[in-house]
Amino acid sequence: MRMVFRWFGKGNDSVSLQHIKQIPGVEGLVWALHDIPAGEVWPLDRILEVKQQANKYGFQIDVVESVNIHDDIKLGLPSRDQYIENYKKTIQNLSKVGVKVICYNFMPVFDWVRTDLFKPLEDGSTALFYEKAKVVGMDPFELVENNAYNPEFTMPGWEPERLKSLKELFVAYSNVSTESLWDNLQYFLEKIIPVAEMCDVKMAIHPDDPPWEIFGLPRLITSQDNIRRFLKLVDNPYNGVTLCSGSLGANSANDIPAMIREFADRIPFAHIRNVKRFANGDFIETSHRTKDGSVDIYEIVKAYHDCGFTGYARPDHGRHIWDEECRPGYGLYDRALGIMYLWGIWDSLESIYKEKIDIVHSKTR
Ligand code: DNO
Ligand code: MN
Repeated sequence: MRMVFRWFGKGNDSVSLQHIKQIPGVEGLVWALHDIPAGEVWPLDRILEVKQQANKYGFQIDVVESVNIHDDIKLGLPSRDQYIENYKKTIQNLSKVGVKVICYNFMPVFDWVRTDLFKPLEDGSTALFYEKAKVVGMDPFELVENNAYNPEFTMPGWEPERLKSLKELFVAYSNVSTESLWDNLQYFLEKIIPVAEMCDVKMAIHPDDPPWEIFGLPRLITSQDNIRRFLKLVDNPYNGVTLCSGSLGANSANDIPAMIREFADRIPFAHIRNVKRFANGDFIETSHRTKDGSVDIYEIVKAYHDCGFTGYARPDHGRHIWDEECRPGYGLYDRALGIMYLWGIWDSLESIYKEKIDIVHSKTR
């Protein structure tokens, strides 16, 4: 397991590279050029700039999250071909600096959705919260208002320019059924994956968050069956998944350790975090500790360990603790605590494994 940490870039993140450097066992940054609109080519000089900033602190930049997909690709419009060509150029440019994994998602209109970005908890911390009843009765425009947090930072998936055309987007998607969204995803993959393979860059789709339909928009990457279907669209090791335990874990029907065991060789990137589900369909993001949420983080790490996972992993989101002022879900402290919990489990599994090997060896001697 190769630990990495999401960083939103100079001037776009409350967390400094110096501070990330002080978290044990973090070897690289998960990064993106957040100011480049979806569909445009990422220029090599801008990519090199990030590489230099990272290298100064000894970090690699092997994992990018996300190179976003232009809506015309998801909508299957004729203009998609130009955007796909641009996407290929971005893959090529990223491969020039040694990028190995590109995370992206195929969610129509919205990236992740929550109803409350800083829900107060009893202990004085706050966390990302999803209230089902609120979303059911909500107008998507109201949701945008709720997420119109700190204009100082670009919120991935919530770029103000995109949201200005929200009405038009909803009208356009009204013609896109779940099956045609699958077709549009396949069309995209068939064009992209050969380029990714040539460049030795693994494409890793992020599950939909939450993993069910919202506002009548179709959702694809929501369950074990759908991930299996996804991987078969283009059955190639360069077509993989960012297995996000928090996104998938919002649905109790999802058995994440089983997914890890089935798809192990197609998971180049793991997002590990916990959520607590409530009977009414609400969920809140918690600390990583298994006891604090509904997702068994121990079983997840164990499944990765059993499969000999050598891919990249990050703690994904955290709560906002110790009065930290930060982007929603992306403070320093709780994510650093999460990393230590993950390492704690991983390191003890390693020593148990080594002890077992030693016993086998001593018996065969
Ligand atoms: C949620 C987060 C997402 C993710 C993007 C990937 O679990 O990891 O914001 O970054 O959806 O494209
Ligand atoms: Mn995630």
